[in-house]
Amino acid sequence: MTIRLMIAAAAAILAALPVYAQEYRQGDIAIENPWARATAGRAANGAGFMKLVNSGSTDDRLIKAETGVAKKTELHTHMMEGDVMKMRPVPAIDLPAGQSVMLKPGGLHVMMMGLHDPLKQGESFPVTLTFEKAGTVTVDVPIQSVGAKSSGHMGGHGHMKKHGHGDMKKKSE
Ligand SMILES: [Cu+2]
Repeated sequence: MTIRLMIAAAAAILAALPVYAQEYRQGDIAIENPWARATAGRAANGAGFMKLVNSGSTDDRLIKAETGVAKKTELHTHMMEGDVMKMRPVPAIDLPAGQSVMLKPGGLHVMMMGLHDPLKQGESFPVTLTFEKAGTVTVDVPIQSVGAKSSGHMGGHGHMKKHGHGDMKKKSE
């Protein structure tokens, strides 16, 4: 990679980073850095991610996610079926007391099925989360690039390495 390409890549990454970390709180549950990946072309479905932290002394569960950007919103996980990774709806996401759970690409996620419009990088949309004990909270979910793998708050250098070439190639898809 030439210096010029590296600078371009770094600039693209910086432009995609939110200015500050977003954190929401509902009872004992913190919702950190929610984000969704932009959808390419006419993709029918999108996915949302976030970190959920249960700082309380009782277990809780995320039992529902709702948003107006899609016909249907489900909670999903990824599971191996034979040697194929498949998405599966789950009735709830367990949030054990004192622990944090990461919703991330390739793992647990909020699935938005039947998007009314493509998810465009730089925009955001509200998602309402319902926790069994903590109750209901609406968070604003910023849309990151199609190639994004994390919210950009996971730490400096590792983040840049993860993104480097992937983002640039995907632009031409
Ligand atoms: Cu899914």
